[in-house]
Amino acid sequence: AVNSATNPKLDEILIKATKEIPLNQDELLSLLRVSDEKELTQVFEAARLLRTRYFLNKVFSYGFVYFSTYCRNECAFCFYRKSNKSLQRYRKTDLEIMKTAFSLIDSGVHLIDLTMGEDSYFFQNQGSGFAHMIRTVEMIKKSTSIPIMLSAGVLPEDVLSEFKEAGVDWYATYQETHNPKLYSRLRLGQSYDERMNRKTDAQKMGFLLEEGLLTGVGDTDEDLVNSFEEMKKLGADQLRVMSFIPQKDTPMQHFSAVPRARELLVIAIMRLVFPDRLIPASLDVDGLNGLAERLNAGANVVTSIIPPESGLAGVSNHSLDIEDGNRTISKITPILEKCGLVMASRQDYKDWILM
Ligand code: SAM
Ligand code: MD0
Ligand code: SF4
Repeated sequence: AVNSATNPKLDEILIKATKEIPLNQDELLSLLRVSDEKELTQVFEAARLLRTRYFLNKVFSYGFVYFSTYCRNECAFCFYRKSNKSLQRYRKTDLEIMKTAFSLIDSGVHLIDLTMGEDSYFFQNQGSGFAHMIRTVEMIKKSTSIPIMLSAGVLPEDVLSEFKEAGVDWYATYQETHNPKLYSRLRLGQSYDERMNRKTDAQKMGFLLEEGLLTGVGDTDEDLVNSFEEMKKLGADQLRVMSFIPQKDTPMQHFSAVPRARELLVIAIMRLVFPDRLIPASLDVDGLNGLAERLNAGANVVTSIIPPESGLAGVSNHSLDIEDGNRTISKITPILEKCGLVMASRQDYKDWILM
């Protein structure tokens, strides 16, 4: 429970944040309650000031390879949940994965994010199905030295450590919320603790971690403040928030939507709380049209870059802006410019990773 006897003035909170003095729960709650247009502008300005302090005007970009859309899980919010029969699923071959990765690398991305549903094909026999995927990753790494992220769900520990050996840098598994009760209504039948603990296991193996939140799924302001604390405890290197996009033929299809402004505000508050961390602006929520507002809120990584004609899907928006080539570096660059930003160099990104 949060004691909210006082509601300190926004100016004071933002000055405190820009001095990098940790904000208390009351202050974070009052930030989450900001709705006045002028006050929002102030919050975004403070977020950008902190971003500039650590990253200057440089933005990173991540290529997204959703290589299997099969999944053994039943997340209530996800289009790819096991029992959804209204989609054509695919599993890309190693060669297809490699080709897509190379074309993304050629286009200039800083990292390749290899993502899948929890595809039983790979998880069979204690994860022995991953063997050829691990060699593929090793190939990509050896020939390009590109930073790699793995977003393949809760992996067996030995599989995770083989991926580390093969050259994977990042492990991404989003908790969505750090309220275990809400979690159990979102990630149906999945252990909260196992998902959380696998992140710390991965960290001990030397992985960088990405943690993520879904907003608009019944999360309260208190839940979000709690998540910021848990993310701080975890020591995640990259933190994201995405708005829930209702999916046809899933349990949350008719869940009432929350204004997009909430995601933007959470991005900005994350920047105030974690000034030196990576915070994505995902093209997967509102496509190219939603990029500038997320960058203006303080994000510094563009994620979900997908080559057209690759036959690959997004997650929350499986087709938006993909085939028309709008999720590409060449479409993003002019938007960065309008926001006063530039694409960082590969070396900038590697320097950040090694910091
Ligand atoms: N299957 C792996 C997992 O769940 O960890 C990795 C891929 S999963 C599809 C990646 C993330 O997409 C989820 O953690 C969730 O945050 C996000 N996501 C899934 N469905 C979504 C939706 N309908 N709206 C917004 N985000 C969604
Ligand atoms: C994205 N669609 O970056 C991707 C996905 C998984 N690590 C990332 C949610 O928005
Ligand atoms: Fe599967 Fe991931 Fe979707 Fe959950 S979020 S159903 S684990 S693909």
